[in-house]
Amino acid sequence: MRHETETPATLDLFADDQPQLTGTERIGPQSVILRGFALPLSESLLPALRTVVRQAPFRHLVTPGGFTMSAAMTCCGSVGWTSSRQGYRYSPQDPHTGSPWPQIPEELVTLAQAAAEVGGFPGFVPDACLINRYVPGAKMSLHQDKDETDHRWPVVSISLGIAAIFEFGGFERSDRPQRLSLFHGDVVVWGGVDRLRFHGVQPIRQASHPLLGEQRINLTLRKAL
Ligand code: MD3
Ligand code: FE
Repeated sequence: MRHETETPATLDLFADDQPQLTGTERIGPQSVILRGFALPLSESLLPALRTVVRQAPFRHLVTPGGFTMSAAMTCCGSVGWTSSRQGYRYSPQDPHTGSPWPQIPEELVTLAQAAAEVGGFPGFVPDACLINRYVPGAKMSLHQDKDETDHRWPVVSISLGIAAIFEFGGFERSDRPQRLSLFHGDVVVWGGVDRLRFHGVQPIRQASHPLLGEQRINLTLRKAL
């Protein structure tokens, strides 16, 4: 029998930085974290991501209110999410290049479909993938994702690189959020009644990941149209 007192305090100090490698954690009535679900794919995911980013480079969007987002962003899919002084919208062209967004890598679609099915959303066919890149200090303030047409479909998110503390709130900005650590390879399915909950990312702490260096990449697969 193990006792709590047997855990050395020196290990405990850094418990937050230790990824939970596998397993399913329910974090809301219709949201689950699939720990390490993307790990078997990380070999093929990173080259696929590089191909996307060559065609549609990361950029810092400016909110309609005139603030520059600290996370850099790009997209792939038949539409991509963009922001300007005019507002937020999904658009078939990348305003930065004037060209259509690159296709969503096939293995990413397959992974998102499999995760959605585990999360209770069979038949999910994403048409947009938002890609956020955080360097230490970058964050995302509490917000709702409301620009998609049909909120009955979930959002599937994939975390890569250094860890993040994710804030999962309620239906009002003022609802106190629960805090969850997300690690390299974690996949989260957010759907149903949880789909319009406020959420955000706390400023990323300085760290280095063996594959990605000093950055966190988050992919969100959505059905926008
Ligand atoms: C919960 N991205 O791109 S992903 C975003 O880590 C965004 O880059 C964060 O929020 C990131 O919009 C969080 C997790 C996420 C995405 C969409 C959600 C959680 C969600 C929609 C509804 C509820
Ligand atoms: Fe969001």
